[in-house]
Amino acid sequence: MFSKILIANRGEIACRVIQTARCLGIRCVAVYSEADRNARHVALADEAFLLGPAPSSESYLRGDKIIEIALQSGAQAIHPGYGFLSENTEFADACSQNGIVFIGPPASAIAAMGSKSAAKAIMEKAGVPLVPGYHGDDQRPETLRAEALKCGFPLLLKAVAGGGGKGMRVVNAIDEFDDALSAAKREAQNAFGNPDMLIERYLTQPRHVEIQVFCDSHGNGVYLAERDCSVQRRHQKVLEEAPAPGLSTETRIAMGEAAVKAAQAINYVGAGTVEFLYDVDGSFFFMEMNTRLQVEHPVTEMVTGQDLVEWQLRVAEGSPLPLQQDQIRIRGHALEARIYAEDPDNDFLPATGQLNYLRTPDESAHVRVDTGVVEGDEVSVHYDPMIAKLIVWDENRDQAINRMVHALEQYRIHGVKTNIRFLHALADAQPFREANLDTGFIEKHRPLLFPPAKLDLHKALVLAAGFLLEQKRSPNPNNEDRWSPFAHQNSWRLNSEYAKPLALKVGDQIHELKVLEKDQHYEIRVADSLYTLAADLLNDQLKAVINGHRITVHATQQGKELVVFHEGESFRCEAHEETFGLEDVSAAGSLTAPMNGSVVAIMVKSGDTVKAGQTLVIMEAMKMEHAIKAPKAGVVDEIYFNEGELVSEGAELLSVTSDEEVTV
Ligand code: MV4
Repeated sequence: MFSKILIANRGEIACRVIQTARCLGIRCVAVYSEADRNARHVALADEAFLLGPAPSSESYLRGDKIIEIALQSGAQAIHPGYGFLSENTEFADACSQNGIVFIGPPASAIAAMGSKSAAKAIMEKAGVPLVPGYHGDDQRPETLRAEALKCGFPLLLKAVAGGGGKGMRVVNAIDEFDDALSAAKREAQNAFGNPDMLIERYLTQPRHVEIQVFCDSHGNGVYLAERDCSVQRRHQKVLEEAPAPGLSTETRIAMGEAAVKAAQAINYVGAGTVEFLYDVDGSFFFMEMNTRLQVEHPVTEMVTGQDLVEWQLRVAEGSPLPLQQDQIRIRGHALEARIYAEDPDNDFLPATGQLNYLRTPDESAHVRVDTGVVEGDEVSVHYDPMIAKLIVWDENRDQAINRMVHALEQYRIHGVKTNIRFLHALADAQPFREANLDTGFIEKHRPLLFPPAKLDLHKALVLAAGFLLEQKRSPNPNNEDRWSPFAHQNSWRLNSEYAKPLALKVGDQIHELKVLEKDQHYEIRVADSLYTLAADLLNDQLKAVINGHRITVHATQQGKELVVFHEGESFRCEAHEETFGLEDVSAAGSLTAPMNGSVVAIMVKSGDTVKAGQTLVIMEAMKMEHAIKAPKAGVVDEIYFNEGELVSEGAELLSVTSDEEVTV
């Protein structure tokens, strides 16, 4: 086995590869861009080398530099992950030329799948089912037109050089054909520098079902079941699962055997995926082959119990496949959701920013999180906006969906917009539970996937208030934002007779709340409704009983902003300055020491009735005297310092109970 490998990638897949290498006792060399100096994959590796500036073209795509680093560091093999250099034939060749093992297929196998028409020709010869159509070299318009008539309508024009859905055009009838052909050719020429087209019968409701294959360098090949990746958005996978719901054992075997034939037709070695269109009648057709380990490989790992990165390393080093076909079993059901930094409410535009608050679900035999980021990391414009993959497993699909829904509720992010809520709606949607899948799923069920907030505004405000109030009672020792109005320990106790106003801003709207503190609960008035709230805060977890309904939410305060998380939703508001500023702690009336200094004089004694603005204590700091005045009328409870004592900034000097009544 290798003793040292280089991982030519970043993010979650680099971390994923390092994890398995570690388990096998293999040392890891990471590479990184200037934007990734503090990235998780760099920290996890045994050593790491800087490649260059943030743009991929100057860093993760610099194959020459990467090979140089591999040679210099003594790495015997390079794992390319996915994307970047993973399907680059020149890079695979350059590795071999330098005596470095490329952990992936031979360059010739990558090249064979580069052209759709060439790939189809190979697959046809190998006996792999193809969508009926034309994939010949004769590209004369009259030939294509004649082939279109033979094929029938609707048909699909696909760019021979295309991929990922680019350069495709549906043609519904022959009279549309000529215009569609010239438009598609123009598009393909612009996008790929190759105008060639192939023609296929258009399947209107196909599913994307792909087979995981593995081949070793001794001519053995196996399939490790299939994944259903039908839930996509603009050719980006969103949710993947294994096995494919409703696929019969016979189809699984037929598809698996076809996939292995496909791989062996191109002398494949390593991990590969053969994608099929799976039609409503149960027939399936070769679509393309991906010559890399794919993003969604974990669902296969969860149902087979195999570590596919370990398989890759063993096969790359020349060992035979760890298992034979009849030793590969599938158990239970796995789902993967891709958590992206994007804004579902703004056409899923990629989002950037800092992951100020990041909480992941607890990992277990049922829940796995593959990620390359930690709290505080930046999601930049330079790379793929995927934050993590959330993978769940259970004995059957229905239970796996429940696991996914719950795990998504535990995934909490603030600082960057994410698709978590969208994923939650998706996984929980009835048509998804019923496995009514096809590649048009998201478009078809759009209204279900953007549901209105479950938490109503008033309840959310009450919970936000509960969080603020509880946080003030027992300030989180980790909360170092001493200047935040919420962090203040203030001596004004809310007593049972008096209500305290609290203003929370949601968007541009300011909501006035009135809070009455009772013995074991609060009474909070919002507009015309009165809520009874009992709340118990432990770190960021608030256990609340709101009008008798016990729920758990989480909350975090980021600067002025307060975020309440509930069942995959997040509610954001801002404590309106004046509330805490004026009511609580104004600079003039603070009962805490404004700075390090000494107590010069105490002007009151406990039990004294004081008026608003009355001087209570005089402090001296930096040779200047500061009067600490009562912010409103009340009674002095207790004085915590004696004259002459030193006090540190923020220390509570005395407590005063207000008798200024504010009616609820
Ligand atoms: C198709 C098809 C229907 N009929 N081919 C899209 C990506 C490209 N690799 C192949 N694609 C499709 N080819 C025929 N003959 C529908 C799609 C398709 C699709 C396939 C898989 C996953 C998502 C998809 C979304 C839209 C269209």
